[in-house]
Amino acid sequence: MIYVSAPEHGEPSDPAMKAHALHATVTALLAGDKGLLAMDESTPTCNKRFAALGIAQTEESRRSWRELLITTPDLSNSISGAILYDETIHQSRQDGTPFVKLMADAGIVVGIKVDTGAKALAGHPGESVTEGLDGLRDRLTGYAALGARFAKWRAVIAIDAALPSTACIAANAHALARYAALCQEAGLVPIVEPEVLMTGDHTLQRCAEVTEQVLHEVFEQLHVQRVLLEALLLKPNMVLPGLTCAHQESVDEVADATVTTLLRAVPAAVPGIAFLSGGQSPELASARLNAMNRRFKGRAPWALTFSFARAIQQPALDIWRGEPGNVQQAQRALQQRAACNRAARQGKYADLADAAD
Ligand code: 5MM
Repeated sequence: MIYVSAPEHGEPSDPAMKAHALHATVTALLAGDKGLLAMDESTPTCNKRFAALGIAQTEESRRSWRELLITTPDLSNSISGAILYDETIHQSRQDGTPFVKLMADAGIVVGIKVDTGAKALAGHPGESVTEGLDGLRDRLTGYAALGARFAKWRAVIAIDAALPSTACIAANAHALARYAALCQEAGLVPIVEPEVLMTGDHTLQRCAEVTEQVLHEVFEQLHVQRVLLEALLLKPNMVLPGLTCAHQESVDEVADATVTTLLRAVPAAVPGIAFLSGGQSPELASARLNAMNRRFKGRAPWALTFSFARAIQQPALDIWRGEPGNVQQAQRALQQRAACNRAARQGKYADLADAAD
């Protein structure tokens, strides 16, 4: 049961009922130690991943790839929800069965990316603000009618000697909070994704400082916009040294820095934290999530789970390469990465736990 304050003039008459439905979605997404499959790459991003492997960059290729993902046998043993892109939520299996029906039949909750992308932030070279608030209320209603039960919006924060600026953090936190409020109004659980990028030579300590600063601002704005914390999921970066930083901390050090940072900035009312992988290898992403769950068992107030795209999809994509004959082997690879991450939620993922030591 979630306590919600009494309705003010003009608010819907039964906020408790709405909160109950949102809570049911959150519960389904976190149940059974499962996690989320992010398969919401925009067309340019999906095409970029295809181009790197010589796969045709067509709507039919993207549909075939998403069909491969959604029809992977037993995917729902490890995956509770999947985040789709606008093109994908309207697509169907080759026999005409809508993807959203296949997901519902498999017990996978439908999610949808609703931002329209990170655009250059005026007056702030090298920084971006995520757009998509205009018309969002109507788009959310449309997605809910199609079967979506949760949504996602990603803000992108770059680090360098002078970045991020106060303006970049403030603009992105404000947009995330307004998006989250609109989602809850429409009955969709918002996934709030402020991603501090791995790109650069910054230290883990610097990533921790920036991540904490960003999260403080995001939760301040969520409060200002009256977003119900119990009915959202946070999708943050792990706290990592920059990709080109000379010193790369161990798996356990990353786990400790990440959870310590989150404990300082994320209210205990938030039910779950579903990490993005951000360009980490699949094995390291699993190992680091595993270490968090092992080392903070019983001490973290929120579930620590995953919402990976590349760290689940990439091994399967490398096998598939657009060839129909490779579908089953690619699906086995996908199934395996999904299962590894479910094990990591339980602190039972063993492979390569010391990969970065
Ligand atoms: C950070 O990206 C999200 C998680 O993916 P990784 O686990 O690979 O880091 C992901 O959901 C992301 O938002 C989409 O894949 C890319 O979306 P765009 O809008 O950049 O195409």
